[in-house]
Amino acid sequence: MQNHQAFIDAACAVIGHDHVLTSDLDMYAQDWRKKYFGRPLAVLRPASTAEVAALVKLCVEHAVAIVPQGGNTGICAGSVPDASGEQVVLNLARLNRLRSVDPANNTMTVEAGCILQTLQDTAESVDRLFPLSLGAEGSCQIGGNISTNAGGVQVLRYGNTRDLVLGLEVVLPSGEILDILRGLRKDNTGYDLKQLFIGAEGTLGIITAATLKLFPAPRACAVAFAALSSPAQAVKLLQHMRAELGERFTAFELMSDASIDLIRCHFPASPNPFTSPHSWYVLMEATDSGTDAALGALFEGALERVLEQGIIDDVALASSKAQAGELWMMRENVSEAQQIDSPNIKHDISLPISSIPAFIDEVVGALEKTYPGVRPIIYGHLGDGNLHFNIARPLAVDNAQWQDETHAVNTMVHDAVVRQRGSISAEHGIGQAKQEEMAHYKSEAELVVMRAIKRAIDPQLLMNPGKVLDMGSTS
Ligand code: FAD
Ligand code: 2HG
Ligand code: ZN
Repeated sequence: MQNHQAFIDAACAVIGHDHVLTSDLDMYAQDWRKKYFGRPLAVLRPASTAEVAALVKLCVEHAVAIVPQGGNTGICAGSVPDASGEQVVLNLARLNRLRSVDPANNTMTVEAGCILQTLQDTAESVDRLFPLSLGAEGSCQIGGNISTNAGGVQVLRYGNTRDLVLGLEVVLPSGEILDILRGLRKDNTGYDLKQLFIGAEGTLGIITAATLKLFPAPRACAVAFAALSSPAQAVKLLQHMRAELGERFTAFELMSDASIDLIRCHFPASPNPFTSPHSWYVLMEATDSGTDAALGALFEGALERVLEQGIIDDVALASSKAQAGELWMMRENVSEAQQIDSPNIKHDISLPISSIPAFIDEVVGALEKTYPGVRPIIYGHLGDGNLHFNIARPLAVDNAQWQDETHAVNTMVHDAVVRQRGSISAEHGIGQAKQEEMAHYKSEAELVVMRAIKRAIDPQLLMNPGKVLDMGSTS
């Protein structure tokens, strides 16, 4: 306790009393899904890289474990501490300066605490696009996006966050600053160290700044919402639209009828373009640098052909930016609607796109047999082979009983994923929520290399212990 007080006094000396929080910590201690409640020793809110480095040195001196925290919107509870009262939360919200924008180099250099939406707006202000886009963009931070290698709805065209990062500034677990903040598209000088920190979920260091890629701002945009009978038809639709629209095709989001019902229930103002219900829906988007009229004609032509061929049953084309926005809002609200509805057993899986229809049939069939009345809420980024395969309870089963089935349901879903050489975490990461499954499903060879990297960079195991990898003792 005395030792803790000495640590807190020293932290106050570095960043000031106002930014060392020791009471009213609930919002920092609990994850977005409200499934994990930790107990931080304190919450530290540094405002510069130098302050982060000084705080990390202090943590090393006092052997205090550090939990980096961005917008705390992560789905796997990587950004909250355990219940020991021994870990500090290092919240990056105040480290939020835009350091520079270089339109000629198509880059911007920003601090980790910048909110994603602010960065999208910054890019737009110089007639550029920063394409990372996801439902939590109004509150997640770029440091969190990089640390989870976030995906979102534009991966089809622009890739994951990993593909958008050119350089990083990282405070290492020793407190040293690793400055690899370069805006280069070609650099083969040895190992590409930034890749280690992207997707590391704060277990290897604290990202303090990043140089990010910008793209030409699209001039034209077309959005359509299609109704179809099955995931197999959705896979055909994807192939057809990609063949016709090529690199213009930016998003392809699948939603089951149960996902749409949930949205309509919790967000009743959501659009409802079809007169009768359908089994599956796809939200699609294309963009390019020409005119809306030219892109619209191409898009409409492609849709007419898939309608004629019976690949889709109906389609609604957004006729204005506002209508497109409403359709997108509906898609982005699925997660929130499920959160309001009741706890669900989440899976964020990826598979070869070609094997998705058979996977859905097989696993939904098996779940329905074991749990009559179960409600699979299946939606997500089909264009990337990534589904949110979230299993809501049968209405006859209460929430607590359903939570008790988590391990059994996870096993049914993830065993099937692994049989197809898929991934049990496509875009959300591992955090605390999937740590045991990581240990179970990853090969020993991969785990050995990962643990060796962790020990080489963080020998005291102070960076986000209990997340991603099981390293045994944290001291
Ligand atoms: P946090 O939740 O604060 O942290 C996430 C992890 O990164 C933690 O392990 C934390 O320790 C670490 N971390 C945070 N900042 C740093 C830093 N500066 N240095 C080192 N480590 C750090 N994710 C997707 O991929 N695609 C989606 O489409 C998507 N949609 C979402 C929709 C909703 C409604 C919600 C609530 C979440 C969604 N997510 C999605 C998940 C989440 O928004 C992303 O994982 C996001 O990238 C997390 O950013 P954050 O700033 O909130 O990070
Ligand atoms: C999305 O695509 C997010 O909406 C959240 O990745 C998924 O809550 C989820 O399961
Ligand atoms: Zn997603």
